Amino acid sequence: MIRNLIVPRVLGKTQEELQPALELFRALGAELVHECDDTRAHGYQFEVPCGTLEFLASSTAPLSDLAVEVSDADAAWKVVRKHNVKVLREIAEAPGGSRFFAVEISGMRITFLTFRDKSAPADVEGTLQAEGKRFAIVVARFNSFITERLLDGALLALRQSGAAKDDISVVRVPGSFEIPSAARQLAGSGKYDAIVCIGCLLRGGTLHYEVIANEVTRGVGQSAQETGVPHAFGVLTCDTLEQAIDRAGLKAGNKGYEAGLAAVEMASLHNKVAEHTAGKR
Ligand code: DLZ
Repeated sequence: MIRNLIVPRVLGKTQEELQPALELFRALGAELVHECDDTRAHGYQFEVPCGTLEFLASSTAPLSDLAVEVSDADAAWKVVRKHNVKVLREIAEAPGGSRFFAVEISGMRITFLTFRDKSAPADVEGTLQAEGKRFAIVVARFNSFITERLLDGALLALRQSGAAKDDISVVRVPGSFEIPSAARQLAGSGKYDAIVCIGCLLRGGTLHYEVIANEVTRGVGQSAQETGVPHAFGVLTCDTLEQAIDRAGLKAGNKGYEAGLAAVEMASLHNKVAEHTAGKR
């Protein structure tokens, strides 16, 4: 039966004209899964976690061409405003308690909304917004062939999330064993919203691999708990160099990139939990 609904929309005559919409949807987390090309058209298909088709009974045309349900309309509003869109409606609360806004991009009118389920407890969740936040990346030089790729991934994640170049400090240590002490000093300075820890331990090359791996994991966790500053763990523990190379890919499958995103989310969550708990008795 129905497996998927694909709603084609022509947004321009050339691929260049599609770029603003493609960039916006990518920035909001949609995944480009398929590109199709025939003599008449070039198409980009995006996948999102779930889709809903709405049939309307109305004497007027719908106010927008597309409605996009997002997990946090306020966070989406911040992302969308950074793109070249025409704002049709500023973010506001609808009578049912949902939050929504509407924009136009390449002639397509889009309403973004978040439904509020009043019976559900309020979720406290971090976002991938890093503007104004400061990060330190502690990176081990040992196995630098791998750790430099992980560092590139972490930097990409932080910058894509909106962190300013000057708000990111990169601190190098000799090996993974030294990561916890540097991380602890940086976290204790009170100058950073999150720390990203990057290293690579190879079983083949390290006789006391288990000991170092356990110590690094424990030390990084201890630093996070003692200081209350989120630490993301981007230390690879691999049996072989091949495994490490796989986990340090350019973008997909780069554990440094994942650690960077985790740091951004945890920095945001840290503030949200503080706000949430301040409102409790
Ligand atoms: C000494 C050592 C060895 C053998 N292997 C690794 C490794 O696979 N990954 C890593 O990050 N560091 C290694 N090191 C260095 C130690 O982490 C540490 O820097 C030195 O023992 C100096 O304290």
